Amino acid sequence: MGLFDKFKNVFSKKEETKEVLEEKQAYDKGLEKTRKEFVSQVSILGHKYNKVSEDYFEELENLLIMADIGVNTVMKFMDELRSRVKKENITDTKYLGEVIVDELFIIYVNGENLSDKININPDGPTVILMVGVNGVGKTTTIGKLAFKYKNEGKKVMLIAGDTFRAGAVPQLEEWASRTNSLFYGKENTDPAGVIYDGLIKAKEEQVDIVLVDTAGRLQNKVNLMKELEKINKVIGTHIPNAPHETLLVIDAATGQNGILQAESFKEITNITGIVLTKLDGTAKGGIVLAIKESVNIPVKFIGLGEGMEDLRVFDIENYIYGLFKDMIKDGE
Ligand SMILES: Nc1nc2c(ncn2[C@@H]2O[C@H](COP(=O)(O)OP(=O)(O)OP(=O)(O)O)[C@@H](O)[C@H]2O)c(=O)[nH]1
Ligand SMILES: [Mg+2]
Repeated sequence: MGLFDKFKNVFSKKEETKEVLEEKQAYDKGLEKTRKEFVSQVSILGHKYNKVSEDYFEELENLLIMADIGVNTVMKFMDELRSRVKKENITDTKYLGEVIVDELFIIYVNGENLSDKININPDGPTVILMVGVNGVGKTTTIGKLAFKYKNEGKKVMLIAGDTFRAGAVPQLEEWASRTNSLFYGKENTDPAGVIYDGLIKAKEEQVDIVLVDTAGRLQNKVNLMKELEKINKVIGTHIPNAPHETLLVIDAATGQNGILQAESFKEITNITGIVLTKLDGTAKGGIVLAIKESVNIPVKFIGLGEGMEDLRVFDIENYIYGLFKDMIKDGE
């Protein structure tokens, strides 16, 4: 039994509960664009070439690169695919759907367990720091996380560490009131100072989850590194071992540029997870596989829309299903 078959079994078992079904539907809808673009192209290719050939492989390779899966991942994948086709004597392209999904799944899982779990502090507030370049969706993701944790019965506080961009503080405050969370922020002051004061309040109020927003637009890497160092120091003095998570937010629509951001942030601070936003508006859903290959940091959440309920804990099975379900059906 291939990995893919195992995954299909897991899926059919999972289908029993309402939550699982809702989760699956959310992925399904959010990944529609990528699926339509990519899978329909693969299926057109299958009609163009009934038989597996070198031309077929070359066109498939181009499609994968266009889905932003990442050149090295694609190369590795193509090698595996070629050798499996040979070994299993597959001549008809219509049997390739399952093998393709299977191999992509193997690439992500690859024997490793990249945990998507959030590191929760058992003895006080859990501090989650949100970083990323401007406009990627940091503040919105904080709002979505606040909504999620409130629903889980947690006491949540939002701290506005982006003190300079006009409108950034009120934007976060708005999210606090929408989600019924506590808020701490001051405009035009030093971010580390605001975070310092905010954390004192969070401890006083016995908050469970503290979500810290940061500025996306510091002029250069050195400044950003210094700023984050300062912020980390302030957080760590208040609460040992904090921040418990530093989540890098990446806009999926930026494709390979998002990968460059991940590589760059990985050099300047300890990123513990990635939030991939705006997957709903792009056909570049393949970026999840490219992130895995280039930085090997787990994707912990994905954004599938602008609303506060549009955040999902990343789940590779739902993701692969959302991306390839048409192909899976084809293969059956
Ligand atoms: N479609 C879609 N839009 C999103 C998603 N996440 C965020 N957005 C939108 O992206 C835009 C920018 O989001 P912000 O949260 O303000 O981004 P930011 O990183 O805080 O930006 P700066 O504070 O300027 O650095 C907003 O219009 C959001 O509604 C998502 O998952 N899907
Ligand atoms: Mg912001």
